[in-house]
Amino acid sequence: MDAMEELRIAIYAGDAQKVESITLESLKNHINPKVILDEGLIMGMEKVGTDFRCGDLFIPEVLLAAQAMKASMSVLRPLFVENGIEPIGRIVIGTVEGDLHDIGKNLVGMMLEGGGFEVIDLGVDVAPEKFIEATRLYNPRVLCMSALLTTTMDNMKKTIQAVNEAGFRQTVKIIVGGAPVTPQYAHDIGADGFAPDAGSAVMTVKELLM
Ligand code: B1M
Repeated sequence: MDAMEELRIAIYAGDAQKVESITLESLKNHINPKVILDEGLIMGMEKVGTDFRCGDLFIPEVLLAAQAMKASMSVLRPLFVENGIEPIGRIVIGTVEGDLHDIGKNLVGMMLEGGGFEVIDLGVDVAPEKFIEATRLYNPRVLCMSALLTTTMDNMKKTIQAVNEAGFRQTVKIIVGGAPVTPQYAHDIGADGFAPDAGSAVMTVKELLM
């Protein structure tokens, strides 16, 4: 069994200690951090999602898998994030109101930091007013919103409306993403951009700021 398969199994089992030790061992064996992320963590989590949907896994197991994924991400984080570089712009990021999913949002934030941005993370369950308050306080160039539930996607639209009403629409770009979000939806709610994954989120933000 190769290391990435072992990692996927450990993610599925929610074994944070094992996930962390396989991550460290893989790095020692010169496996690229991006391979660990894509072929180990994300693929492992995809299986968790599929089995959760079928009813083969339940919320406590999914939570353990999420914690195991975070254990590995804290090892990988410094490798994606370069230090000592003058930030090329400030970003405010958060998961929208009613939504507690933060793994994808954290990945996007981590990649943006790695791409040279200063990232202010508002966390999860972020109400439109909190996005507005943060925009006023930090004057970001881009506001990033994540949603994982079809029932919370609409809060992206509400937040964009709140940004418009607060008069910030000319000064801040908005990008949205998350599993149920599509480019068409992003367009329909008036976002400036959409990205399907964390890597392309960095490209989208850079393109918007060019
Ligand atoms: Co939830 N959950 N969950 N969950 N959960 C999903 C999303 C679901 C698809 C599972 C399923 O049924 N198969 C389903 C949503 C169905 C729907 O709405 N269509 C679901 C559900 C129903 C729920 C609950 C309602 C379950 C319940 O209580 N009955 C509940 C809701 C709680 C709430 O938020 N209010 C719930 C709870 C949870 C846990 C707390 C147990 C846990 C979250 C833990 C945490 O995040 N700290 C959890 C998890 C882990 C999942 C799954 C299994 C995995 C999500 C994940 O982390 N994926 C998920 C199934 C799945 O997606 N396979 C599921 C890995 C992550 C890297 O991917 O977040 O998609 P993702 O991020 C990607 C891209 O989407 C993109 O980049 C990332 C990768 O590069 N991206 C962006 C994300 N944000 C972006 C922003 C951008 C650009 C790109 O620009 C700003």
